[in-house]
Amino acid sequence: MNLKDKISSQNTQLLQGHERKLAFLKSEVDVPKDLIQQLKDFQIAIPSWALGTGGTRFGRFSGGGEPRNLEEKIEDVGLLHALNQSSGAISLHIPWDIPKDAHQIRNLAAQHGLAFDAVNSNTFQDQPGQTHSYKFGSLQHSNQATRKQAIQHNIEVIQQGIELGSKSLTVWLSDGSCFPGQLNFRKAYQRTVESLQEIYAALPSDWKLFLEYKAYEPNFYSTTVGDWGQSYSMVNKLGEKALTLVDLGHHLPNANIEQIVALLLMEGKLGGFHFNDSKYGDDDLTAGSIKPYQLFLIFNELVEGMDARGMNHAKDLGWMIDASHNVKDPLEDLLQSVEAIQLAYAQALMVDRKALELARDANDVVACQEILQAAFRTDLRPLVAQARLELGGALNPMTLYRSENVRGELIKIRGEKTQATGL
Ligand code: LRH
Ligand code: MN
Repeated sequence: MNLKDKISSQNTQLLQGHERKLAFLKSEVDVPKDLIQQLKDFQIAIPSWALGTGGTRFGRFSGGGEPRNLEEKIEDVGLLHALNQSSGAISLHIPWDIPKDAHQIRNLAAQHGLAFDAVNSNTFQDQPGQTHSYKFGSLQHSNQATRKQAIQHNIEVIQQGIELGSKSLTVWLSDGSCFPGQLNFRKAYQRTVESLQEIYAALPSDWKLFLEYKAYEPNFYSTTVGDWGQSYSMVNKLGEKALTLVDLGHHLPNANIEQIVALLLMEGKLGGFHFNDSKYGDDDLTAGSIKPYQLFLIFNELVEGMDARGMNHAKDLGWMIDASHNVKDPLEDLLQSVEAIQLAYAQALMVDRKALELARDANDVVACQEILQAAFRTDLRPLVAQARLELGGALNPMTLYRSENVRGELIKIRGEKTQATGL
């Protein structure tokens, strides 16, 4: 039986229970008429570098059956998308996943209903035979030849993205310093902007450049694009195609990310997201696994801010996951992340915005919290499942993934010891 048949046979078994839960929900709350369609349109890109087991400097414990090449990575994302009908794009990292034949790769992805989201450059590692090292940075580097090399790499990544039908480049720079005195902050900033201007000039007219900020790691004293303010000031200097990318794990403890999102959106400088979760640093854990309320509050600002600007929720921002799986099956981890993101979006769509604005204008602080938490505390999983069902996905992707022993089958085909490229 092929996967499509297995999905419909599971749905047949679960349909009655699902319809009972959906009917109960609809008897309890008013579900906006467009909500299911908005969930169906909302596709989240899967990172090509997160289909294998991640690790830390202390160790890496492979789970087996990992994709051995880009073709198998596309198959794995295709499987996720078949199950949840919400993972309709893949985001490649170059050179970890250089397509040997872009045309063939593009066709293979299309067969799985997948598009190519942002392509990611990499000037945080030295490649074999590389002339100039990025040990002390790339676009900020004091040596002009090193900067030139990094600029050229980004321009090559844009070329590869064009062949795949991608429309955006994500630039994350590990550039910074590890000790006081090591770096002239002003010169590093100016060299980075000048380098980015050369990359920006190579962008096709319908492309975007996402500049991703990060507080620390691998540099532990300063990071040249270290927070939203530094990224925002740079993308403003670059031009309208340059936008800031928010990776949820890239903030200092207790940062108010939903406020950052609201302001970047208001300024028209929010480009997209790398969804994940964290308790301490850039832990790259499953989205919604540690701070699901924060994820909801971020989507609450997104829905309000995008509607205020008349933006298309599904198309006008980059929705991407960026995670690393140290102890979970990568595909199960990604299924959980997509579910958590869809749920946070559904909760944000359920917020009674009129009542909330009235309560805010009246400074009725208690009512404001009651209105928000009414949406957060309502179990909206039947709505997310209904969206999947209407698109031909599984009512319960995780139980089907397990009941079909997908990982076991992948290990039979690919072996125990295969290691995917990436983090
Ligand atoms: C840096 C980062 C960036 C990627 C890398 C894989 O921490 O979030 O987005 O290039 O992870
Ligand atoms: Mn990231």
